[in-house]
Amino acid sequence: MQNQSVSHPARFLALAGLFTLAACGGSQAPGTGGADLASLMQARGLSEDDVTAALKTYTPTGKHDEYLIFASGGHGGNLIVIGVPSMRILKYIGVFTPEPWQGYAYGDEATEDVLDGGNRFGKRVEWGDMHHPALSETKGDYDGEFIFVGDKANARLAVVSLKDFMTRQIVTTELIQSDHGAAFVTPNTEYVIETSQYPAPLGGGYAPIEQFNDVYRGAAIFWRFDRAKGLLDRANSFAIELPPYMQDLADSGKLASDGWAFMNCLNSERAYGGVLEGKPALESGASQNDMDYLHCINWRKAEELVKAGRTKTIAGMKVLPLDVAAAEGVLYFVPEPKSPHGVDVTPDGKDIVVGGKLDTHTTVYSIEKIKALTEAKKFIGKDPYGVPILDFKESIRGQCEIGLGPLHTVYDNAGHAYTSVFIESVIAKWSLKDLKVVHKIPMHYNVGHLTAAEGDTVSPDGRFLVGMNKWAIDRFSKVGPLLPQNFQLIDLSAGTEMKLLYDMPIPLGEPHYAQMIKADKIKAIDIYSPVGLNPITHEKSPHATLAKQERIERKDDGVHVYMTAVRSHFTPDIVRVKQGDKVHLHITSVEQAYDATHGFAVGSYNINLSIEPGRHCDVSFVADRAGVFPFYCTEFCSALHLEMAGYLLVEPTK
Ligand code: K7E
Ligand code: CUA
Repeated sequence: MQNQSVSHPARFLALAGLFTLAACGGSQAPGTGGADLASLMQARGLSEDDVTAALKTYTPTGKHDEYLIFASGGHGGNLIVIGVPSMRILKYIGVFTPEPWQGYAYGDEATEDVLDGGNRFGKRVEWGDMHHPALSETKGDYDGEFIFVGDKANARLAVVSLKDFMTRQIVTTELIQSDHGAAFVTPNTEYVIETSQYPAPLGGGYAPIEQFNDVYRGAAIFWRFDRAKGLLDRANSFAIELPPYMQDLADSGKLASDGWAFMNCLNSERAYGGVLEGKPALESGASQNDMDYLHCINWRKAEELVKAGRTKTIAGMKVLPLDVAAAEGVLYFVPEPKSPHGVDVTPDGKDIVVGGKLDTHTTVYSIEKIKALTEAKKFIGKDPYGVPILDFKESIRGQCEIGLGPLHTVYDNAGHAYTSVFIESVIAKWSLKDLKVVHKIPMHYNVGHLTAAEGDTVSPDGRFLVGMNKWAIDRFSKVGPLLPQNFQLIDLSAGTEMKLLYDMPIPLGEPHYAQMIKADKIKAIDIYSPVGLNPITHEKSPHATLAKQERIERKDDGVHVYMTAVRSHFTPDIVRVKQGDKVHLHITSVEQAYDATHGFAVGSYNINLSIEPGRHCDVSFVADRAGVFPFYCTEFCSALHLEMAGYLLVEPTK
């Protein structure tokens, strides 16, 4: 982000002098003369704006960031934690994809079980397409306890605990075959919403595509969250059957719209492609109508009907049938302009902002008007499945002329909305009161989602905004044909105009959405305590091994190795087994010092653990290859880290 020209040398000197004053408290240290800073700026070709941006983002050693971003890792399948304003990556959390650094699903049974929670049709899936992270909320505000994420490709939903930044649970249901409106939480995290994207027969069976209209369906799943357990509760979850449109993003109502959920759809035409079969391609077939349908769901009403037993069970999930939802006031449609994408409820919950990819407006729906129309049963008709349709004009408060291709909207604390405009490649700041654009800032390039400080809660902070750009083109050094994405940090505190502060490459998948939370809301633990804790169950493992309890026992089900890890040795350090033995390693880190993490790798057996202080790990495998297999610690934990090793000796049986 090199700015156009270098400003006048005299202004340099003035600016540099100012910085010297700020940095040195007025006294000029040797070698930091004003002229030096000015020449530094000149030598690096930095403008005043550049230096101001640097001062607003630079975070000296030991200082912490004010906000944390939780960004989806897209088709990398994992979560990325980033500090703001420094834009330093702080953590990569294994979620839908095995992650060796975290020792996530490379042998550690607790995490293997978590990943297996998302098995589909009896098979493990080892990648995910993560789209939308949702921080847990209390009264519509982030509470910093959990984060939920959805996997579009495999219709999975995960729960990550922000105590230790570990994935606690993955759930899935074969009811649906993909999702996109996931994850979104209700204001007290009663439910986590997961809505299907591509219609298919509910439950995972086969039906010819010609039966699209009659048999293919969508569904909105409301996963019940048990906060005390920190787990989604399948038995108390339910789904609502939806017509075979392609349901897209979702958002939960809050305050004025509490009890409602909104999701939009594309393809109300119900096209399903068939270019080689004489039918229009899916993309053109799905773009015939001028309007698609905003889905308005009264989930409290749905909850009552579920309690009253009005459901059928499909793939183990309670499903409220479409005809019941349509007849009983659970589901309403409001037309929405061309190829809608984002749907974002305003902080006061009164309005719902929808962006249309092929439109030039954002449309602002009013929950007050929608409720009045539903209560008066004033409909303009029904869709082919009997869902009542409200009048477009009577449901909206107005539209804002934004630019071509508005997608997603977030908010600040001063009555502004910020909408990403994909085709025009800008972020538009507009007034919620007058529905008028007040400023636009170019994005490099093709901005998708955007995230603002607490920008989708009941009380946004303003301050910072990040544009999440799909293309980077010329922003970074060349790295071959596959480029990183580009996060652009924007300052919202500099008046009406948004100011670009920083570019950050994201080379870990395509992050679709992110949320930005005040860092001090997160109360993460330092170590696992008591020693021997299983981080997934949060209970002391029955196999926890303390110092002096180390032993090797041969039992009916194989060889059990009760091992401890502490700087800088594993005890035992020699493990003798016979080829074909089932080996059960039970390893406890008896460390209680902050950051004294050990790894545990066994080459050729695809095993790598991360054993943070106090953590217990269990690994079971069949020693089917005879030979000598060194095991060692994969974290440089101490001066004698290289000596933190041992041997697995697998003696041949013949
Ligand atoms: Cu616009 Cu999946 Cu939220 Cu990507 S979605 S950009
Ligand atoms: Cu323990 Cu290196």
